[in-house]
Amino acid sequence: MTPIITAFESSPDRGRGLARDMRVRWALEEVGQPYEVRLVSFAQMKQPAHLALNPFGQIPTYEEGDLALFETGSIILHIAERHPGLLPGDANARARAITWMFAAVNTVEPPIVELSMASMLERDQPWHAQRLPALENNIRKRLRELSAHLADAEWLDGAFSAGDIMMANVLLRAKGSGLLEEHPNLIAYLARAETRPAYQRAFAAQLKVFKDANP
Ligand code: GTB
Repeated sequence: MTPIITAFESSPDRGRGLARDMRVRWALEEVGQPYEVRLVSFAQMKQPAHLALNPFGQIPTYEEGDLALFETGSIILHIAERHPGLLPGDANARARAITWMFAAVNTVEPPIVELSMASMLERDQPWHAQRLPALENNIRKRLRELSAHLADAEWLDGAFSAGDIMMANVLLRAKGSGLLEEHPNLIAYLARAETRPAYQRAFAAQLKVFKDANP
């Protein structure tokens, strides 16, 4: 059964791969699972049909037969559990890979999202410049810790896993901020992720949505 995901009809990131459908597309590409995409407008995301799939009115969602999921962590875990390649066979290594998925979305992503939201929504506020150093330092702390863990390893815990999909996609949003660039090993980690053929296919697919809408 071909899963169907939802994605922005018109992504505010203009095809930079920052919207969260990118990580789900990437996971599907890694395991070789074909998928379909239903594009939705901001208005459609708040309509009952979409709210039945995701009560928070967000993308991406994932439909497979009578199963409907939301939350990228849950969707990618579902994909990784049903296909070989994204989670190790050894039970402890598998638990650690899942831990990295949670670490990406619960520990590293929040400060990155907070800065990005502040830059988008609060730029004109008189206190924005004063708040910025604190927001940046929150990210610096997490990136410093992540960089120390990664050291000169290729991936977060042995073989490439769903944990790396999550973490690399989270780091993508900090690329170009200058903060990620303080850590050459994280830049190299992200570059390794971005050169994976599955990543490239997923990136091209989401970019095509933007290009088709903006010829
Ligand atoms: N925790 C959820 C998950 O992991 O699935 C978060 C899902 C989420 O934030 N979805 C966003 C959404 O639907 C799109 S990805 N937002 C609309 C809404 O809440 O009404 C977040 C996103 C949006 C835009 C950019 N950008 O322009 O750079 C980057 C990331």
